[in-house]
Amino acid sequence: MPLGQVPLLKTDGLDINQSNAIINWAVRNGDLPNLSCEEASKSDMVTETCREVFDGVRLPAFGAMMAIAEDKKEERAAAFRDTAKAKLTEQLPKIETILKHVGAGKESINAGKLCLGDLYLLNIGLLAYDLGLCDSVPAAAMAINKATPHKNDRVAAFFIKEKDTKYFPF
Ligand SMILES: N[C@@H](CCC(=O)N[C@@H](CS)C(=O)NCC(=O)O)C(=O)O
Repeated sequence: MPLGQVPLLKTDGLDINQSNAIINWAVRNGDLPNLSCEEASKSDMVTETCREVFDGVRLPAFGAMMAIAEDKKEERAAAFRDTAKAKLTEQLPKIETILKHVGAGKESINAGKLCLGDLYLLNIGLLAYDLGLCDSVPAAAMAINKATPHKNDRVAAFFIKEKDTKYFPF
């Protein structure tokens, strides 16, 4: 592991570190439709907003957990979850704002074309589900999340394969 960190993706001839480098590899090797420049910028805006929301949750939540002694597992988990819930509630309105700004459709950001931004919305939806905050997910994001698995076989397969996997395992 080049940086001693996970995640690490082993590909033919290259071990890839850094989450965003792994995501870029997956997009280049995947089957998402080609986007126009404008469509790609709309996807980028949603993607970056979702990353910001996710960082706004995970960084303080891990911080709160790390402040508690390692042997106090239950206290650590509670600190993580309580902080993550409070931060996600604070952050979620940003998603509504950016979806309005890009004029997102009812089933995807760009009409008829699945994009990385749609998949990032799914990530936020799964995070909210894990934290019991589905009701706080903006309706526009919820509608896209419902439609996305029907647009791509691998996304649909992911939901079947990972249905019992916890987003955060504590
Ligand atoms: N920028 C990296 C951060 C990865 C990261 O922070 N990984 C943590 C686990 S979530 C890790 O491996 N920490 C161990 C360490 O840094 O020694 C990415 O996005 O992949």
